[in-house]
Amino acid sequence: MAVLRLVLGDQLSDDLSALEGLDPDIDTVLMAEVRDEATYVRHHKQKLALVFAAMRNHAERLTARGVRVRYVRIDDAGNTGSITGELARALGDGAYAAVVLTECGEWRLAEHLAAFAEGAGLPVEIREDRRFISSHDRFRRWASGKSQLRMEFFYREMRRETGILMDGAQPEGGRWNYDAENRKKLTNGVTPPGRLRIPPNAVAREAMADVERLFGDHFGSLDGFGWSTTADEAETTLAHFLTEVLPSFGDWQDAMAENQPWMWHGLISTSINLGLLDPLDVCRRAEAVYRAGRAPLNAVEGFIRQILGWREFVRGIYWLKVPEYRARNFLDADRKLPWFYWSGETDMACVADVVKTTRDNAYAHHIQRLMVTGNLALLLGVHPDAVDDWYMCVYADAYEWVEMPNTRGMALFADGGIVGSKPYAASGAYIDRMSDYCGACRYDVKSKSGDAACPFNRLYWGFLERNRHRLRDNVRLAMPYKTLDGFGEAKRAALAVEAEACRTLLGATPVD
Ligand code: FAD
Ligand code: DLZ
Ligand code: SF4
Repeated sequence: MAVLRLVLGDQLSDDLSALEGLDPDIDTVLMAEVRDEATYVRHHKQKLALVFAAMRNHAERLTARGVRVRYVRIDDAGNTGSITGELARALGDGAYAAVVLTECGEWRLAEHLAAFAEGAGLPVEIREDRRFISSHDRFRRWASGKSQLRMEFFYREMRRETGILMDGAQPEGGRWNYDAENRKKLTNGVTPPGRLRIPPNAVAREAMADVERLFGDHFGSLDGFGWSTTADEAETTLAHFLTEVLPSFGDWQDAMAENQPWMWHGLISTSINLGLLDPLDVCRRAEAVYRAGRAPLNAVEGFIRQILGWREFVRGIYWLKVPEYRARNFLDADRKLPWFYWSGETDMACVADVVKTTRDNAYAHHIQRLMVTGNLALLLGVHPDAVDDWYMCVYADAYEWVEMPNTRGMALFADGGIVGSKPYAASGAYIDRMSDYCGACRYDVKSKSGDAACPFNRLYWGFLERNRHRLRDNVRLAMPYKTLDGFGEAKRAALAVEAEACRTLLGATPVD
């Protein structure tokens, strides 16, 4: 009985559940580059080139293993433009008795595939995606009955369950979390290590040309493309990170510096999300570096927490809460996204630098995403749909299951406190403490009001005032609200006016 096996663009793993039991004599793997996936958001050109190149390379890898692959290119004549259309086309010749696929990562496409399965007229088996460390069932069991879902407690369960960084029943070193040691500002004389970027291979170069030809009006530049498009390249990137960079990952995890896009970060989210690297394997390899005495615990624990903790946690939250999560707007944010998020044309040195690396590299590191562009959108009150759309469009690692809880949840607090316990709202003082941006900025980070003052400062108190009825009872905001209350009514009213003027100045006007 011949089976058609679907492999999606972010399912490029050798041990994908859809491939289990594959009979190379009669089965076929379907892989299809389609317009619907390339344009449901206007992905950064580097993301499109990355996905197409990685798909093409993976198809070659499967073929070399003796697997028959039906590969549809984006510009093939007859391409229907959708995954379900390509499934239907492949089934058209009646050669298959069943379809097998691995559940897809995004609710949107999962719905299309479920509808397709309903009407397919032959058995369609949708298998679990076992590349995650925690299954949907496991996460639901953990979440069940809890009034609050906190990453830190989920992470501890994952540590216990996997045995990673455990010393018997106790966390290695006696503590679960070493973040207190991981908040250093980049000081003079410390420079980030040179980073290994992967020159595009022949397949990637061809994909880049296709993207420029077909999607040339999408955001971003292809010039700096340096992403791994094969499992071997991803392995090279990871090995370089583990030996050269991981030992200092913790120290500088939250630091930012102008024209330093990579700092000490792993640059591996693209590969993990595509399936070129396995997340549990990455965690175990990082642990081995610590056990061999080649990296300190604060660095390795901090790194592992991002994957074993945050990555698994946000995926769990997404699938627990979709589709209603997609419409959440707890703070009733209603403003437009300022145009400089696309153009980078702003005098705010921090924002200009983050938009520049985003455009040039389809990358910005976590603190840039959270505390610069995310924080500004939060303070401005930009509608979460517009902010989600931006994050989905601009990063090479963007998939809704990971992007949305980070953006709508962590950065915007639009979920009302599911992902994080308080909004990450901060004035310019935070950015000044963690970066060198403010020195060269036209705005004054010490100044609180007026046209020359740092916009983050002008917006901060007005944000708290505007959302007083929603946030005043949040215990983690007790201190700033106490300070705000101490200002007295007249000053509070003036701060609200100041913030409103700044929102208008920056182009965060009401959505039409
Ligand atoms: P490192 O800093 O080296 O971290 C190592 C790995 O940990 C990453 O590769 C990633 O797999 C994982 N990780 C770290 N932080 C997170 C997190 N908060 N959530 C999930 N996994 C995490 N990550 C994405 O993969 N796709 C997204 O679309 C995405 N959108 C984001 C949007 C916002 C507003 C914020 C604040 C964060 C977002 N993140 C997203 C998380 C994080 O910024 C990226 O995973 C990270 O910057 C990737 O770079 P890296 O590989 O160098 O990570
Ligand atoms: C992201 C993406 C893009 C840009 N293109 C394709 C494609 O042409 N074909 C495909 O199978 N997958 C693509 N993907 C990945 C899918 O969008 C992804 O599988 C879903 O969003 C689920 O995570
Ligand atoms: Fe950013 Fe304000 Fe510092 Fe300028 S002064 S770089 S706007 S934080």
